[in-house]
Amino acid sequence: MASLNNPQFGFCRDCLANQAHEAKRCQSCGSPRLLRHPELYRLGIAHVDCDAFYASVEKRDNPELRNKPVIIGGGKRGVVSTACYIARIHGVKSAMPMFKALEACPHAIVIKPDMEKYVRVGREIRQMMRDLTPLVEPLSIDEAFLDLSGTERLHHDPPARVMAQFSNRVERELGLSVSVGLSYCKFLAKIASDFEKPRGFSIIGEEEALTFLRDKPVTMIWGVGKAFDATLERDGIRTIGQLQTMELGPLMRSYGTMGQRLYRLSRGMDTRRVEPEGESKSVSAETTFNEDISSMEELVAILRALSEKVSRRLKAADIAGRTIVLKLKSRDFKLKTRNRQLADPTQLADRIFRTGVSLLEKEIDGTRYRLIGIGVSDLTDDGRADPLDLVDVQATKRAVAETAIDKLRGKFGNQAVETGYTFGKIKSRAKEAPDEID
Ligand code: DCP
Ligand code: MG
Repeated sequence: MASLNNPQFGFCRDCLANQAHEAKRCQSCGSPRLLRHPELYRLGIAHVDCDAFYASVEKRDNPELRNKPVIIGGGKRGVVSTACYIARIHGVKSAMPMFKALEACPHAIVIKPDMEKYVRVGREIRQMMRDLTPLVEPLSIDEAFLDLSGTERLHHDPPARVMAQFSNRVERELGLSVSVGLSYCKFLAKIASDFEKPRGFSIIGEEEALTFLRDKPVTMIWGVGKAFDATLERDGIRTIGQLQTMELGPLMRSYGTMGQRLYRLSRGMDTRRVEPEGESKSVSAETTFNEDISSMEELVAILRALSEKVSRRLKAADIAGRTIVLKLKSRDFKLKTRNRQLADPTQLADRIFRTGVSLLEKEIDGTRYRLIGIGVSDLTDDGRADPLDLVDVQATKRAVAETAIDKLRGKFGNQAVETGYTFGKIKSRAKEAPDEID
């Protein structure tokens, strides 16, 4: 390929000139922003995250703010959504109470978030990503994975150069900066994008994965939150390096399926694919609320109604699914999905709902949600769904009851039977969003 040169010399992120020898500055334009890495032209999974996203959009739209510390936040919640990098120097951070932020940086300019604008800009960035590859997996309003492996022919350039051009394009056309992480897997691409913020471009290759991870904290592993970190701490495990010395069997005995994830990710083994939106086959239903909700009781009632809707669809199509997916979008548009695999595929509202509740329980921590959804994936039509449970007699009774309810509904319509969970609990707060069957 014409644009390939010695990866150890690399190329310039600003003018893209290939470098003919190792130097501190670009031999063509003098920029110090050179990219080089032994695996530079072999890595194809990228993670992109915008820098100080809301604040950068506001600065772009009001140039007077450019050199001032800017905090986005306030409103009812009274916390910082984000702060520009100038305000961060003074110690302002996301999620900090506003009064604390203003103590740290009294001369900061505070701006209320304009979500509609940020959503619009987020879409523009996403569209630019889709110009590069259909394999774009958005994670939140300002970040996404891209799989560029196999696009060299199309672009006449390897992914590293394509991504450098992408970040230049976002700066030029949208007036915003992004940070890019490039690796061979999602796990390390995401870690890399956080490394040199703002305007960063970091690379983690396969060769260095083990050594890179060795001294990093276990919390860097996807899925290790506060509670699980405390469990690991109790067991004396603090670094990823410690996990690298442990075998799969003991890890799984101690931590179940999470043990398998610890085993694999600690060794830089991550085969998760970049899944574009709507790619995986699933049946789901979701609802956006008129007002954000944080209470378990209210969410459970809505979840019950959604589970029944999903179940009705599955039964109508005579299919079942093995994986239950709970989707939550918080007030700041961060999307969480949690899933659990069942021993057998199901089409029963009761199982979908109960699994959904157990996933939901862990996410109730005062966060205010604007959307909840439940879905079933790993679909099958092979008739092996919901075998009678010989151990859990209650589950069998509920399954029998559900079949009876289905019959009643078939005769008298859906409103004829309300369960205890939904009865009278779903207030006008919930407005129906279109369901998806994809
Ligand atoms: N956000 C929020 N509340 C939080 C965290 C984030 O409202 N607790 C919003 C504001 C951010 C946007 O989401 O601009 C993106 O979140 P990031 O975590 O990517 O933070 P930033 O893009 O602001 O900064 P960074 O440069 O660290 O990515
Ligand atoms: Mg960001």
